[in-house]
Amino acid sequence: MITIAHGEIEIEVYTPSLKLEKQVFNRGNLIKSIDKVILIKIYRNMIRTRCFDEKIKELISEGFHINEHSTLGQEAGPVAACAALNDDDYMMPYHRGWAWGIGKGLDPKYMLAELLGKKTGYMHGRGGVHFACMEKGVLGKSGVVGANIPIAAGVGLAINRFNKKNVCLSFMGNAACNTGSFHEGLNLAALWKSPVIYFCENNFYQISCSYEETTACENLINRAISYDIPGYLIDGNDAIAVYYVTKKCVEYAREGKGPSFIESHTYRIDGHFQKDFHSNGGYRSLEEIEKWKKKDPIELMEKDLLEFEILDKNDMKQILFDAKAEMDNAAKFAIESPYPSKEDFVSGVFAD
Ligand SMILES: Cc1ncc(C[n+]2csc(CCOP(=O)(O)OP(=O)(O)O)c2C)c(N)n1
Ligand SMILES: [Mg+2]
Repeated sequence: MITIAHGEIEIEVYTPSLKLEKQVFNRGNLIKSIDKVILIKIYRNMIRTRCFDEKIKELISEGFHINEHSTLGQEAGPVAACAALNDDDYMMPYHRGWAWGIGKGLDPKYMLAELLGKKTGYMHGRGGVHFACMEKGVLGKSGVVGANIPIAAGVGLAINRFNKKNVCLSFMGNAACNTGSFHEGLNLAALWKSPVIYFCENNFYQISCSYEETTACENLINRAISYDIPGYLIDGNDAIAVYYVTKKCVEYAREGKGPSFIESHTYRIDGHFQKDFHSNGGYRSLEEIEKWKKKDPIELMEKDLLEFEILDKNDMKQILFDAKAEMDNAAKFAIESPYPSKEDFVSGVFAD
């Protein structure tokens, strides 16, 4: 509020430049502060996610129809963020990949069965790629970019109304920050002090358009801060940074302080979806892709785990071997499972 004294004119000027507070941590100390069981779980889930993605690509090449938005290169963000949740916390996924599902404890065999429209899938073949699993707190994946942002604010409102201590982790891509839902959702989440962690995977593209072509602000956290929501900008290919920051935001939400926003810089190595033939060497240069391949999140974590003697190379080979076997079995299960019958499809539509 401006108080105008007689004879004076006072104007408050706000410039859009952000005052960033940089925090620098010793990598080793941060790694040592995290339980080994959690570090190994994150690593294993990143490997499982990559193997799951590869299995989907294999099935597509064999003629199975699956609408796939590849996770390749973006495993660390959703996997490490989900590792900061308790089992009874909620999570709202978005369209990109499957790391959020594996990170939240979904079973690849039921996910694959759902993707193939089979009766044994998480939604008995009714959901396809847009599935939910209430038992695991996975509240459903929308096909509408940004749609989950205000819904998560409402989930947070319900958690508060029921005096629960759960939190909701809500994922989005950078394009979602350019939707009206983003602004409506963040405003309500801040107003209601919803215990939500908004996790934005900024991979610098929305289909074939670059971040620069579509987005006015240099950082997306600017926008969260304008709703009085604390923002964190992190390297999303660094599972350690992702876990540490998400955990902080989860604690903040559980203490009743409200939502946080994480902008996680990452990159998709493949095209937007399986029929995006213009991504590698088209609207994105091969040099740019090569640069990001050198920042592979799995390789980065392997370096950490070896250096701090949490796993050795044989352990890693075993984890990869087990993950491949798990995905082979999941595919076999999904392919051999029956399709729902006509009666199955109408069940659940009307109250019994
Ligand atoms: C409201 C809305 N507009 C457009 C689309 C079509 N669409 C699907 S994915 C996508 C791009 C999403 O980009 P981003 O959120 O950055 O996620 P990314 O695919 O890069 O992981 C668009 C425009 C949609 N599904 N919903
Ligand atoms: Mg994007």
